[in-house]
Amino acid sequence: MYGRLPILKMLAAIIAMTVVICAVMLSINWDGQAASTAAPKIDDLLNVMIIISSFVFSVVIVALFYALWKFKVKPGDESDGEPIHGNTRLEIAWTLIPTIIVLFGGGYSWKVLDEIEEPVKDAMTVDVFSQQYAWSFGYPGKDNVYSQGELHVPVYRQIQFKMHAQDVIHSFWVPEWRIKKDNVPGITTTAIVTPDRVGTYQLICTELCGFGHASMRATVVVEPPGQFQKWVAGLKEKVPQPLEQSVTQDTETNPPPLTAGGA
Ligand SMILES: [Cu+2]
Repeated sequence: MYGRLPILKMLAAIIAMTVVICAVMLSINWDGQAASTAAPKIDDLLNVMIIISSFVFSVVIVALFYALWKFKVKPGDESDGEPIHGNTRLEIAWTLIPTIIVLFGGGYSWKVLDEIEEPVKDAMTVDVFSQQYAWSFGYPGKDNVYSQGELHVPVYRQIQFKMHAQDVIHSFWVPEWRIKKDNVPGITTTAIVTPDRVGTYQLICTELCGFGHASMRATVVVEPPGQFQKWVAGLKEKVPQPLEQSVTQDTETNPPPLTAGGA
């Protein structure tokens, strides 16, 4: 036997390492300014995950380096290692602990998602059209007016974005809102956001969609409701027919089977 592990010393090293990693990782502002009601909840979730990950990482690294140092082969030692087989208590522990951590992470994420996607009565619907390599927007509650490359929304109002990809998969991402949602051809996907900070942001395509992907962006303007109404009133164009067709044809859950369309 090699004797007992210096548990207390290892624990001290693990805690010290966790604290140092957390101090660095938590001080970095990963997603920039927060500009939606979902943002603080998502940031908290991310921070909790960073703390847990730092701890797990520290356990692994401390155990690894202790083993490297303690069980280093002595010069001239040609013998095999000890034949060790099975340690039921250890195996139960390393199955149970990760299971608990993963279930906790899953449960916590579920709760956050539930809270940030809670629909409210006066939500406004905005249709989002994505195609290689541009974004455009329809306002079904406002006479179905249409805007290209520029999305305006009123502040403090829940927006339900209904996504309609026209060709390949794109993904809707406004970092300050912390929301990402894939746009999938044939399916209406929904992102729910309540912007809570007036300002100008960028909508970024975050799914590699072809040659022009990197430049597939749009301007997002969050403004007071009065200003938003004025902007909408100035829009003359209506959503073009082919795009409107995707709104009525896309299904909310699953695309129709290929044979249904005669393909
Ligand atoms: Cu893209």
